[in-house]
Amino acid sequence: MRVSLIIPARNERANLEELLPRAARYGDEKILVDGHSSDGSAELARAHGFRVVEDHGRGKGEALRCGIAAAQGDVLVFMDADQSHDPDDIPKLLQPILDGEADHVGGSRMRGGSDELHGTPGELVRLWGSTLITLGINLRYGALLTDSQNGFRAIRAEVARALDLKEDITTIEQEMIVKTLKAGYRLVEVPTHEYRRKHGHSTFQVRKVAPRYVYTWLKLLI
Ligand SMILES: Nc1nc2c(ncn2[C@@H]2O[C@H](COP(=O)(O)OP(=O)(O)OP(=O)(O)O)[C@@H](O)[C@H]2O)c(=O)[nH]1
Ligand SMILES: [Mg+2]
Repeated sequence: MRVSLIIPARNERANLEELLPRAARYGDEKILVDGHSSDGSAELARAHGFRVVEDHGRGKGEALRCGIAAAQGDVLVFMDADQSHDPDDIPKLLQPILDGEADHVGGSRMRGGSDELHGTPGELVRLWGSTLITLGINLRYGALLTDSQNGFRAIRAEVARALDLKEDITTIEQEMIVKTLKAGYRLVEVPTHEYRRKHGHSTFQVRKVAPRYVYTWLKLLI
């Protein structure tokens, strides 16, 4: 099975300098989906043997959809560029798919621990929000998931395309999870640790995206 590693990045040069040499060996094909970075992220990725695909400026969800459309591998691995995810966990994400036991494997921060979910009031809000969303999904689909929001996952390319993803922002994570369950594909979780973003600042603003999270969640559950 050919693995396509897909990393969405917007102005992540300092992180990519450290991440790309460690991550490159886990993809037969390596794609950086660039969010029109002005810091040379795209040039750096090319220098590390990554193919660069430009998104259309609508957000991380749209960036992942561009990655799915461009990828030629049999299995797609998504990971963030900010060094929150450890590339050495990729084999753990791939194993259930290689064993023929899963179509989609999500990394769980609740099982593997997170350095970004428990420290500040803002993180507490995100943890509660995320827990509530996961609970709704579990009740609706009879699942026992622990994390519906992590950006670290592996999925069979055929399945990713069949999901017909629509979300433009980070709500694409819960969209992928729910549509996988809805269509009856096999979804499993493995523990993966989430580290603090190493360089730069988070662009995630809970207040700005909360309405979209609630709207997508309800729409997906109905
Ligand atoms: N191509 C592209 N990548 C993006 C875009 N927005 C975010 N990213 C990347 O997606 C990954 C996750 O970003 P976000 O979910 O916004 O999270 P963050 O800024 O790290 O903040 P936290 O959620 O607090 O970790 C990072 O690698 C970002 O560089 C975008 O519009 N286009
Ligand atoms: Mg992050």
